This record gives sequence, structure tokens and C-alpha cells, in this order.
Amino acid sequence: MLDTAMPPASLEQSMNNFIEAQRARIDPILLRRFEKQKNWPQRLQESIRYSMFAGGKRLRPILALSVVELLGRDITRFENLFVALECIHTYSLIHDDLPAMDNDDLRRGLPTNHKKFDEATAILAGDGLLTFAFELLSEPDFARMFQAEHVLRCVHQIARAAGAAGMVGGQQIDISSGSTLDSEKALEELHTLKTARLLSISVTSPALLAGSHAAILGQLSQYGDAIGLAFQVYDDILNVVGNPQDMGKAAGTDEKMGKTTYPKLLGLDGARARAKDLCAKAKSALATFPADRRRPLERLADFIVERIK
Ligand code: GRG
Repeated sequence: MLDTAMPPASLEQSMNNFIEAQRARIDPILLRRFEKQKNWPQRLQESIRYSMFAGGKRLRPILALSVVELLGRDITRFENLFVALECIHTYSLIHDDLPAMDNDDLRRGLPTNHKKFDEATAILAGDGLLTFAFELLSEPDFARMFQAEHVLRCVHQIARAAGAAGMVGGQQIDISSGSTLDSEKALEELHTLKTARLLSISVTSPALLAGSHAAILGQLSQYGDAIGLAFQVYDDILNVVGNPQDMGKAAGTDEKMGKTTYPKLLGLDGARARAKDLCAKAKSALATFPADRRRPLERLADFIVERIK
């Protein structure tokens, strides 16, 4: 029989408390940064703020913040990086919801950006956020806190993760071949690009900025790639077993659209096992770091495969 049970309430509660506590550290940083932007046209500003502050989990900046602390660095120096990662993520969601892409009406329980505003404004809000991310990463007051070659390497890697060889490319593959993928390998290639690259760069970018050794970057990259894919495997599972109220969007949409998903290829139990394997692989990549420092990243790996939204 298929195991459709969600995690026990107490475990779920402690996970949510942890994420909420981390989110409470990120949100003021985002708010402060967006309060500064006074010179954007009013409607564009409203549209951008609407999606930036619509209740996302802040997973990407939380991952980056946890890596900064793993490395024993001062988080205040990395604030522009946290904001930039969330801007790129939010842009991708606004554009993904557009009629030309997924044509979704709801995101995080609220009308999607183009429903609340209009299509042109939503396109521009996405464009504005993507560009703003790179403005933040190249801002002189931020960049001068790190070695120039480290900043350049970090910006280059973020651009690659977000662009046509990464998330944008993955979206193209998804649009062109969503229901014709017939192997786990093909599905993995798609989701590595579309979902995992941005999550993985959220993990490695603080270390790139900090100029960490190749061995540390290698460990973080293994962790980031594994949680990135685990996130998508679990996203597919949530689309089958999740509660629309918790998720803030409809469930069962993948099946309705005939999409190839992990539960479809592996069965629900098989997909759960794959997500757990990836989570274990991610955690084992961090085994040589001190236990107290790696703990938040271990909890994030668990959260990714046990969340309810
Ligand atoms: C349009 C360039 C472009 C890319 C779109 C990210 C993406 C590619 C599409 C989003 C559709 C989707 C459901 C992808 C699966 C994984 C994913 C990114 C889910 C949403 O991320 P969360 O759960 O979002 O971190 P919140 O709402 O918490 O911020």
C-alpha cells in the first residue's frame, strides 16, 4: 500500500519553528533593502514588493546564511548575497506563473503577480528583480568587503546557475518535453537545471565569496546538489499528497497536465525513498565539519524532505 502519511505533528512543528526562526533573521534584511529603493516607478515597485513579501519560505537565503555561519563568517557582510538569491528566485516564480508558461492564478495562497497587476507589469517585475540581483552583487560597498577575484567568481557562478545553462535552460526543457521524459535520468537532468542549480549555488556562493578551499567547496557542492534534487523530488510528492491550503496552491496539477514526475516514475514510496537517500547523501557530505556548525544545514536537509509546503 502507498504510504501517503505526512510527518508526525511534533516533528513537523519543530521543523516549522526552526524555519520560522531562520526566516525571522532573513526577512528584516530583505525589508531594509527594499525600503531603500525609492527611485523605482510606483507600480513596478508595488508589483515587485507584492511578490517579494508574499510569504515565501526564504529557503535560498536561509541556506546561504547557514553556510556563512558554518564557515564562521560575519553574516552582516553577506546581506546583499542573501537578498540577491531571493530576488532571482522570486523573479523565476513570477515568470513561471505567467500565461505563456504555467498560467497559474495562485501562488502562496495569493493571486499570482500578473493576476494582481497585469502581464506586462509582471514581466517587468521579474526582469527588474533579476537585474537587481546583479546590481546588489556588484555594489561597491558590498564587493569591497571581499577579494575582487572571489566576487567575480561568485557572480559568474550565480549567473551560470540562473541562466540558459541552468534554471532558464531547465525551464525550456520542462516546457518542451514535460510529459515525454521517460526515464529517471532525463527527469534528473531537467530538475538539476530547473530547481537544483539555484539551491546549490545558494549553498556554494558564500564559500566562493569567502574564498574557501576547493575541498570545502566540493563538500558544499555535493550537499547543495543533493538537497537541490531532493527538493524537487519532494515537490513532486507534495503535488500528489500535499494539502492545497498548506501549499497555497492546487494539488494534483502535475497529473492533470500529464507531467512526468518522480512519483509517476518511481511510485510514491520509491519517490520518498529517493528523497530520503538524497537527504542522507547531503548530510554525509558535511560529516567533517564540527557537529554544532553543520546542524542547521542538516536540519534544512530534513526540512526539505518533510515540509508541508
Ligand atoms: C521562469 C526562468 C524561469 C524559471 C522558472 C523555478 C522555476 C523555474 C519554476 C517554478 C515552478 C516550480 C514549482 C518549480 C519547482 C521548485 C520550486 C522552485 C518551487 C518553489 O520554491 P519554494 O518552495 O518557494 O522555495 P517559496 O514560495 O517558499 O518561495
